[in-house]
Amino acid sequence: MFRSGIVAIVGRTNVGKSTLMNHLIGMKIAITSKKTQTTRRRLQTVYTNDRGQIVFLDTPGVHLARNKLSEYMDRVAYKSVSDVDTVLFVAEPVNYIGRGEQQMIERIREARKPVVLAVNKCDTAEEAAVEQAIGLYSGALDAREAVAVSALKGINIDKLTDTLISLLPEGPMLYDEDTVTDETERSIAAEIVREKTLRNLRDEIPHGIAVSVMSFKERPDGIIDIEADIICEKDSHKGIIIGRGGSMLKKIGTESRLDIEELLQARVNLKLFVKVRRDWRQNPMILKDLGYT
Ligand SMILES: Nc1nc2c(ncn2[C@@H]2O[C@H](COP(=O)(O)OP(=O)(O)OP(=O)(O)O)[C@@H](O)[C@H]2O)c(=O)[nH]1
Ligand SMILES: [Mg+2]
Repeated sequence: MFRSGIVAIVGRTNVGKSTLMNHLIGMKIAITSKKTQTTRRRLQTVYTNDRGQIVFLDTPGVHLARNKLSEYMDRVAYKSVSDVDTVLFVAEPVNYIGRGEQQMIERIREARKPVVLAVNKCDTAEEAAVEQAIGLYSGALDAREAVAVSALKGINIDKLTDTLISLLPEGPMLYDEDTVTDETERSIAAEIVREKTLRNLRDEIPHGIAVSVMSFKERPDGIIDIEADIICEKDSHKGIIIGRGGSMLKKIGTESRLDIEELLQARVNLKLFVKVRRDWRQNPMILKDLGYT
């Protein structure tokens, strides 16, 4: 019997949803970082084996929204719950449920979707703490199944895949078996550059950054030329992103290029430009241009 369906991955920001999704599908599509609010848009990927096909929707982690961009992110997360067959709720081994999580849990219960709980980062906690978190969240969510996992160490990923497939309805493949994502190479490239800014820059600066690929062209010899704008909120941020003698921008550029080359399996010539768009996170027009609508 072949099963197929859509699974939304939801939970608090920074619990490891995107890292987990990348490990479930076996490929790095979603960007990840130690900072909160890394994922901004809903991102779809597909996993297929001989028993079933799972369409994953990675979502922005729920948090307390403070601007129009983060309001949009919370909306995406809440809304995705009603569009799917099963919800994969990701939590950490902690002994309390946060306020944003509580709201999300209520939304999931209203939508009456089957829930699988994954307590991630089990490599960081004692077994007793993991068990306690499973009890706490399973109860609140009325979860059908619960699995302790570590996305980073690859623990129990196969078990989680099997559990998710077993809860999906019987049905045909929704996508070709070799489909991995519907994201374009262009948008993944932009996200990779944003990931490198998140990982290299401190404090509030990376939260105020967006990346837009302005040009993406392949030469006859296969080299790909990419030009991208790094958009930030203030002149002072621009200076920090460029760094002394251009050193920071160079570092971001090199790290990005290596990842994009890996993704595209081609040589890449990447040019980055830093632009200031004052308070863009509050500007509906700019948000729309960047696809955050
Ligand atoms: N120790 C440990 N760290 C992990 C694990 N999974 C993810 N992380 C780390 O947790 C941090 C957040 O991971 P993300 O995947 O970006 O988290 P997220 O839930 O997608 O975050 P948002 O997109 O902001 O909602 C990163 O630094 C990951 O490397 C894990 O199993 N163990
Ligand atoms: Mg994420």
